[in-house]
Parts: sequence; C-alpha cells; structure tokens
Amino acid sequence: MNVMVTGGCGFIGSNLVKWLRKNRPSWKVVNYDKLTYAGNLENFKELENDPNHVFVKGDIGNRELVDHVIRSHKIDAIMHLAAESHVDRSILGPEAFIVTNVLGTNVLLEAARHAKLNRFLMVSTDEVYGSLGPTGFFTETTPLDPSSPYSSSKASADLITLAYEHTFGLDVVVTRCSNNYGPFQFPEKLIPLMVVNALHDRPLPVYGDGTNVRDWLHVDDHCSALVTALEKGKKGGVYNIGGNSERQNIQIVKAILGLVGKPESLIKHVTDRLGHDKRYAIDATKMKTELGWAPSHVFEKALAETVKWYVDNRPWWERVMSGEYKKYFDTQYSARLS
Ligand code: NAD
Ligand code: TDX
Repeated sequence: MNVMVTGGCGFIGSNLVKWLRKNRPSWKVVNYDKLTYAGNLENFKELENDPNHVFVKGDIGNRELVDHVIRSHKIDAIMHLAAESHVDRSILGPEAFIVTNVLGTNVLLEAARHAKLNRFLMVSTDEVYGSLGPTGFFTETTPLDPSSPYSSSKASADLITLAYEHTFGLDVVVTRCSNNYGPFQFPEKLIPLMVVNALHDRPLPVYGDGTNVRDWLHVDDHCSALVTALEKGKKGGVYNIGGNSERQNIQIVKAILGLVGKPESLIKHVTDRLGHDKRYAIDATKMKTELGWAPSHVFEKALAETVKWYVDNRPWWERVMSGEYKKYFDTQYSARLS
C-alpha cells in the first residue's frame, strides 16, 4: 500500500505519518506538504533514514506536481489533511483558507479521480456542524451550519468530496473530528498557547467568559480513527470522531496552570473571538458500532503528559515561534492584552 498524506508536516499529519510507520510498517508513506508556517520537517528526526517515508515539498493546488507524485509513487490512496487550520487566522484573512481548503481540495479530488485511486480520505472537522446549545450532540446527519471562514471552507471541501462520490463514483470517506491535543501542536491553538504563556509568566488570554465548550481527543486516537476509516469505512461514508471529553476552556486553562505550578492570576479574560462557536460535542457511535473504533486516552492523564511534552521540548516550540509567529501573535493579541 502506498499512501499519500497531505499536510503530513503539521500537527496531526506528523503524528499520523509516525503512527503509520510504526503500525503499518509495510506501507510507503509519501508526505506531501507545502511547509507553511505550520509545517515543520523537524518533527521527523526519527524517520530521517527511513526509506518508506518520502517527503515531497509541494502545494496541493499544484496539479502537475500532484499528478507526478501519484504516478511516480504508484499511490493507492490519499489521506488529505493539508489545510489552513486556525480559526483566528481565518478571521484575520479568509482568502488563504478558500485557496487551500476549497480550491486545493478540488485539485486533489480531480487528480484522484483521473488516477482512479482506490480511496480518498477527507479529513474534515466537527466545526462544519456549527455551534450547539447546552445539550445535544452532532451526529453524521446533523445539517452542516458552519460559522467561521475556516469552518465554511472545510464544509465546502467536505461537501465537494462527497459530490465526487455521488457524481463520479470516486471512493471517498469523510471524517469529522473534534479538537485534538498532543505533542507537536503549533502554539497558536488553545492548549500549547496557554502552556507556553504560563511557562513565560505571560497573561493567558481567555476569550470572553471562558465557558465555551470543546470535545477533546488525543491526536493518537485521531490517527487510529483515520486509519480505521481508511481501511474499513464504507464508500461515501461520513464518520464523526470524538473523545467524549467535553470541557469548558476555562477548566482547561486552570488545569494547565495547576500542572505547571503557576497562579490563576495569570488568566486574563479578553475580547471574544468574532462569531465564537459556543459548544461542540460529538456523537461517535457510528465509528464504534460500524467500524469498532473507540478512543483509548483518558483526558486528564493525557493532558498532563501533553503539558509535560511542551515543558520538555522547549527548543521545538521556541524555534517554531520565532519569525512569522511573532507578527501573528502581535496582530491577534497585542490590543487584547494591553
Ligand atoms: P496544521 O495547521 O498543524 O497543519 C497543516 C499542514 O498543512 C501544515 O504542515 C502545512 O504546511 C500544510 N499545508 C497548508 N497549506 C498547504 C498547501 N496549500 N499544500 C500543501 N500543504 C499545505 O493543522 P492540523 O491541526 O494538523 O490539522 C490537520 C487537518 O485536520 C486539517 O485539515 C484540519 O482541518 C483537520 N482537523 C484538525 C483538528 C484539530 O483539532 N487540530 C480537528 C479536526 C480536524
Ligand atoms: O487564545 C485563545 N484563547 C481562547 O480562549 C485561543 C487560541 C483559543 N481560545 C478558545 C477558542 C475556542 O473556544 O479556546 C477554544 C479552542 O480554540 P482553538 O485551539 O483555536 O480551536 P478551535 O477554534 O476550537 O478549532 C480547533 O478544533 C477544530 C482546530 O483549530 C481546528 O483546526 C479544528 O477543525
């Protein structure tokens, strides 16, 4: 099996590539990534001399290069993770989200269709469903109702993928997962951002009152779910993936402060995110009953391990936070924190 992983140098992609090399050692993994600010080849030190991990630097919008990679590596399936992934950046500038998430996905689908690939796994998100009130869960039949430029671009890609199955008969599977946490997450997202700020004794910027709820899943559980969906999912199937771990943002921030031994006085409630979704909660029954998948990590324990990873891997995040990140941090937070 030769699999092309797009976005394989990002947070989930790099964990997935390593998961595949460990658990599917006979597969060749072609890691196709543009290396935006979020992509990092340093995530692969242990795979440096691995002949079954091939890195190709490329944009998913480059049809010629995508075709070439599919042909030359005899690709059987694509696991499509490449995306602009941060909601706050999509509010500051939506265009890159449309270009990569919508148009780029379409380029890949066209390439997959013409190459007659066996399977195209579209890694979508629970954010395509929009926001929930205090009760209820998203199921696979919940109507899509995205709110941010990010989630709208993901919903577009998700639906276009399903249209390729319906219209052209391409074998696609779509997964919609909740918030991931774990090692190698870029420190613009809630958990690593708060750990890094706490370690620097900087204020922890909680949007609004901090009662927004997310359902958290360890990245390794997401990886095992993606491979399960790739191997066993039904053609044209949509699968929700979640961790049964709903938490308010403020609970997470306080837990992080406790884990690194810093005072809660570092918490600063700041101007809310525009259009901030209140609550996400996933019903992942279909993954369990149809495909036999269930998460294995327990949130509090795995959060403590994750926080420890950031404490122990300071040079990794110091390097990724130099350069472009500084500009983003100032634009996003300087008015909020002053
Ligand atoms: P990330 O931002 O950490 O990584 C994205 C990767 O895609 C980077 O390596 C980047 O270089 C690459 N990339 C961006 N634009 C590209 C382009 N035009 N061509 C090729 N490569 C490009 O993102 P992540 O958090 O790892 O998320 C991966 C996928 O999972 C995304 O599709 C995201 O929507 C989805 N997802 C993420 C979460 C989460 O909690 N992080 C939850 C559900 C779904
Ligand atoms: O500084 C912050 N302060 C804050 O209160 C940041 C960065 C976030 N938050 C809040 C906003 C959200 O309610 O924390 C929550 C989580 O925020 P993010 O880490 O930005 O994640 P979210 O917006 O929920 O989206 C994530 O989950 C779904 C990923 O970034 C997406 O790629 C994925 O599709």
